[in-house]
This record gives sequence, structure tokens and C-alpha cells, in this order.
Amino acid sequence: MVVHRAEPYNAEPPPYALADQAVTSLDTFYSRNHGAIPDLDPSAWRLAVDGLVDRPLTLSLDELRAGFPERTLVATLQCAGNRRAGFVQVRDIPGEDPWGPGATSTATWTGVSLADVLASAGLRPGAAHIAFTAPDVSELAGPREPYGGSIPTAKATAGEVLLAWAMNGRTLPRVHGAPLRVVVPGWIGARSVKWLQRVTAQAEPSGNYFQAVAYRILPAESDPDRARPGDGISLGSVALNCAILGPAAGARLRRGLVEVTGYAYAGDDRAVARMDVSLDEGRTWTQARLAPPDGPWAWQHWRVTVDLPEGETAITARAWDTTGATQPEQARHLWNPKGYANNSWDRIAVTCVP
Ligand SMILES: Nc1nc2c(c(=O)[nH]1)N[C@H]1C(S)=C(S)[C@@H](COP(=O)(O)O)O[C@H]1N2
Ligand SMILES: [Mo]
Repeated sequence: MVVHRAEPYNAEPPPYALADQAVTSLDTFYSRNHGAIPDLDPSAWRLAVDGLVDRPLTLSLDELRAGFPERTLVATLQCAGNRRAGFVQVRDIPGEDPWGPGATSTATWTGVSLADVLASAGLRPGAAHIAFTAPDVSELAGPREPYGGSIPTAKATAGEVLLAWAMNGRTLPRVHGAPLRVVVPGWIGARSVKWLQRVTAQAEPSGNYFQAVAYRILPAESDPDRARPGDGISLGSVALNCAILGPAAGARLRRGLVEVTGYAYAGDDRAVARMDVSLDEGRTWTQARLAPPDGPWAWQHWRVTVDLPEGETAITARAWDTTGATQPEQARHLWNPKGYANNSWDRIAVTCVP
């Protein structure tokens, strides 16, 4: 793993470790934490469901498992800071880690549908947002505050949002949110709250720092340290994105036929429709073969064989989605003070010898 920070622990797999892996193994799944990792006793742990509901609930893990149908789905998590390194090359982003393309991973998640739990509690009229609260406290939030966030009720009741206790068929690891986490397929990773303790139905989005202040796109010229709650654009569904995973950036190769591989991902109700690779900075493109996704919430891997000439070549990749949208060309057109959602064309340089 490439460790950006030991305390709190933030690490991503190197690109080659994600290549061709439809599901990411637990030891290579990226890890994004804003505070110290809680150590919760699963037998003492309870989930509170409260706010604008007819029947507030307090549920143990056994009650959750016994009370609702079990659901398993494959979903990609992607941090809004994925590929921030491309922004840092444009302009420095103090205080934020320079994530490469590995702040995204895919797992098979098992749990219950949040929709079923909310139906059992009975949502009241006016419950427009579902807020999540965890116990881990972040020094980043000013004032210090436990981690939280929210999603609109329409997404929370759509069925695919899970309260998950297992990952790749194993008990959820502590670093990924044990005993229970939210998994919001198609939305930025920040909404998939780990170490979940409380689900609150409310009229407004969460006022938590990580919803109201962070994870928002501010205008390029604004000072992020002066951002007030509600400033900027709140991030929800993941922007169409892709990355080249092989060959490695900077690789020295024999000239001739080389296989280029990577991932592509479109958030929420969009899917990846086409993947293009260019050897001439985007003047001409070759289509890559897309592997079928493991369901509607999973990334897709792709591969294409190209004929690399001698010398240095820039390899460029871009995805298209099912709405006909494609990725923006340049990171500098997207740069924002906190460095979120860099979904510009991915580029690597390789050098070929005879
Ligand atoms: N309680 C809590 N939940 C959290 C976070 C956190 O710091 N605390 N980080 C969020 C962010 S920004 C991301 S991208 C994902 C990362 O999940 P992972 O560490 O399992 O990959 O968890 C989200 N859930
Ligand atoms: Mo994130």
C-alpha cells in the first residue's frame, strides 16, 4: 500500500494491484480515515434509528440480521479525493493527501437494505434526508466533531443502500467500519459512513462538517479555510472517471505491442458505455474492450493492445457513459481548493527502447 498518512491511517493500493481485479482483496482495498479508528464491541454495539420516524428503533447486530432480509451486492467505493495528485501538479493543495488513482476499490458487501430498516421505523412526511453518525472524532473539523453525513431520502430508500456487516464474505474489518457501515453505491465514498451508530430522518441535510463544509466544490479562487457551512457545491453521485493501471507510469518497455489496462466507473444510475485510449494526446483514439461489470454498482476493467513506437509516448484514456457524456480533457479546468472530483482524462508517459 502507498501510505499517505499513518495517523489517521490513509492508504491506497498501487495501480498494478488493482489491475484486472474485479473485486479488490481486503488487504489492498483503499483506506480513508479522518480520525482514529474506533474499536467497537459488536455485542454491546447498538444502532439507533430516530428523527422523523413513527417508531424509533434500537437494534443489536443480531436483531438487524434476524429482522430484515439479507442482501449482497458488488459495489465500488470511490473517494472524492481520488486522483487529487493530478490537481496538485496544477496548483498545490495544502493539507489534503495527493491520492493517485487508487482511492477507489470494489467489494462484495453483505448486510440489510437501509430501505427495509427505514420502512420498519416508518418515515414521516418531511423526512427528506437520512443522516448517519459515527463515533470517530476528527481534528480536521473545526470545532472537533464526530464523523457524519447524509443522503437524500430518495437515494436512502432506493434499495441498493446497505447497512453492511460483511465484505468479500468475511466479517467487516475494523478499518472498514466494523461492526456496521453504510454502503451508498454510486455516491462518493464519504457518504458510506463507517462504524455507524445512528440513522436520523430529518428535513435538512446533515449539518456535520463533512457534509456541510468539506466534500464540497468551492470556486477556484476561494479560501477553503474560510468556507462556511453550505458554501460550494455538495458532492453526491460519483463523476464519470477512469484510470490507467498498466503499464506503470514511467515504465521503460520494449517497443511494439503492449497491453494497456485500467478501470472506468460511472456513478449512480449511469454506466460506462465506451472506453477510448490515445497515443497522440487525443487526436486519434482506439476503443478498449470493456469487461462486463459485476452488477450495476461496480466499476469496469478494460484492456486494449497498442503498438508503441520507440521513444517517449503519452498514453491517454477517457471513458464515455450511457448518457453520452465523456470526461473533461484537463485537470486545470476542474481544479478546486479542496481537490475533489478530478475526472479529467488520465495520462501516463512510458519510454520504449528498441
Ligand atoms: N466514520 C467514518 N466513516 C467514513 C470515513 C471516516 O473518516 N469516518 N471516511 C469516509 C470516506 S471519505 C471514504 S472515501 C470512505 C472510505 O472507506 P474505506 O476506508 O473502507 O475504503 O469511508 C467514508 N466513511
Ligand atoms: Mo473520501
